[in-house]
Amino acid sequence: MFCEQCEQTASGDGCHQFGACGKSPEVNAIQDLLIHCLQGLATVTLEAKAKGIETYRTDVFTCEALFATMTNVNFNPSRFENYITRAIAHRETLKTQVEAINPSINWSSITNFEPDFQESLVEQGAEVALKFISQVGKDAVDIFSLKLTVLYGIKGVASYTFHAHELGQDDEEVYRFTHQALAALSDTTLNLEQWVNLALEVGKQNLRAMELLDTGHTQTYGHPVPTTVPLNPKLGKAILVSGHDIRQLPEILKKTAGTGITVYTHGELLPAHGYPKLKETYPHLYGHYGTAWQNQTKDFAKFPGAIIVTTNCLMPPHDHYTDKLFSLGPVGYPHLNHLQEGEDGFPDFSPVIEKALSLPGFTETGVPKTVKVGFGHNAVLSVADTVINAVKEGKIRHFFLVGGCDGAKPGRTYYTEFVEKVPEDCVVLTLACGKFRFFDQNLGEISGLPRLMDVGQCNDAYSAIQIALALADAFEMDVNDLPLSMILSWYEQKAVAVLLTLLHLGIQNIRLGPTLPAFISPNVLKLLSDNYGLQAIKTPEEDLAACLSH
Ligand code: FSO
Ligand code: SF4
Repeated sequence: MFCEQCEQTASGDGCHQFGACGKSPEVNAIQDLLIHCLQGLATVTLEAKAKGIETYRTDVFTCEALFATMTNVNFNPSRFENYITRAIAHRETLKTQVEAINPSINWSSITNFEPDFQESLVEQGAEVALKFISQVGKDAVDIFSLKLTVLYGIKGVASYTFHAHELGQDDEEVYRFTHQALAALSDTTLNLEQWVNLALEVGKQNLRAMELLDTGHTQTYGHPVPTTVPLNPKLGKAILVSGHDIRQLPEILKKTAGTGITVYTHGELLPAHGYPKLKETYPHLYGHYGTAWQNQTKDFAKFPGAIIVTTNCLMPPHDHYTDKLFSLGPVGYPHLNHLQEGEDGFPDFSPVIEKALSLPGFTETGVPKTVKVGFGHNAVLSVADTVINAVKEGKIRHFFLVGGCDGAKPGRTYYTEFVEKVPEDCVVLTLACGKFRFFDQNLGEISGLPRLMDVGQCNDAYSAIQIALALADAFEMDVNDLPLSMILSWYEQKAVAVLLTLLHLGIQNIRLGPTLPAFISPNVLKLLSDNYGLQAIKTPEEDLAACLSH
């Protein structure tokens, strides 16, 4: 087994025996086999696109299958066997269509690859993984590092693209690039510079994918508005919805309306409360429960209702709560209740509702406690004049974007300490699940503006970028000259994609932690630090002092 796609990777150098996330070597090998099949499918899809053949279904399938291989999404070997079968079926259909136009076409070994479903898929996966890992020639270590960067980054892009697609937002260029990046993984002719450029192109396409998702969310549910969200439970039956997939939420709310069930968000679904059309239509979308993904075994065990996980991060569930836990979409775990989507893209939520009604729910309402969400680009830029004046009058000295993923490592207390130490004349913008380290702190206000503003989910890095670009425009300066510092935490492949987006935009001096990605070789790191000033976090005091002297 070899996997080093997330920050939790064993000893910072790759999971070799068993995934620190709970992924078994068997599932890892089958995922590798799926990626191999997707590489072949990508080559055929590009050929089909060149011939003007319709590939939309394959494009969407590829994104979903890539999404399933991300950290903490799917641990179920049979689901991956199904993805492999479908990948081969998509490929053969497209090959037949291409051959009808060009009968003399020569397919390569990867486009002719046939998994043997009678034999061990695990062994076949291990075999193709070994070939992928063996790199030879000039710059082998650094090219391998960049190949992994591209592969992991494209998984992040695929997840956002898949969500955007579900909201009716698609872009052929993003789909085409996804196939190009996958096909490039088996191209042995690319040099170091070409791999660097490909990695930056992943960042560019991810910006577009996040933009599509932003459009999907805001067109469907309205622009987020500052909204107070209760953190204390309310007496009564309850359903908890976790993950990033906002689209499933209205359907759950529709089906639970009038049942007396209260709906809570968990993890990356907290920003859903900021979307006015959801809040106005469904008053039983009540509050938020728990904190970041790594605390779910504790939070899920205590939650007295049914739970739905719509995306990552799912941890291997504990026996004492599996009966009330349901997975959805690309998420899966062996023997876990999976809600199969119907023709309309929504599953039948009645087993979840039945389960919630059979459980005790909250037996009393907790002591009131709240947080505020909904500071997306529209909300922040609607008060742009106030922000600009506060900066001009010296009331706001500096902005910090402190965000990204949370995780279990002790070093992540850095982010809590950092925010606590931010001087009172500075504003903190935050996003993604890293915010749970400090999201309930009351940092007060400057000129009527909250000093802590929650921009949204990890994909709302798009919103943070729009805010930064608009401020740079207003002050007529380069975004790197703004009094703005980015202090990011990463965990999985969406964060890799977001980081590549920031590098593609030329953002300098990003501080990244709690550790740097294991898949970045020393030479690639040097390149990123020389060209972009990318650096590892140090101590909150040192980093704060350095940022404020900027
Ligand atoms: Fe967190 Fe998990 Fe949003 Fe990630 S819940 S770690 S970057 O999936 O996607 O921030
Ligand atoms: Fe290890 Fe992370 Fe890969 Fe899981 S996803 S096997 S923890 S590197």
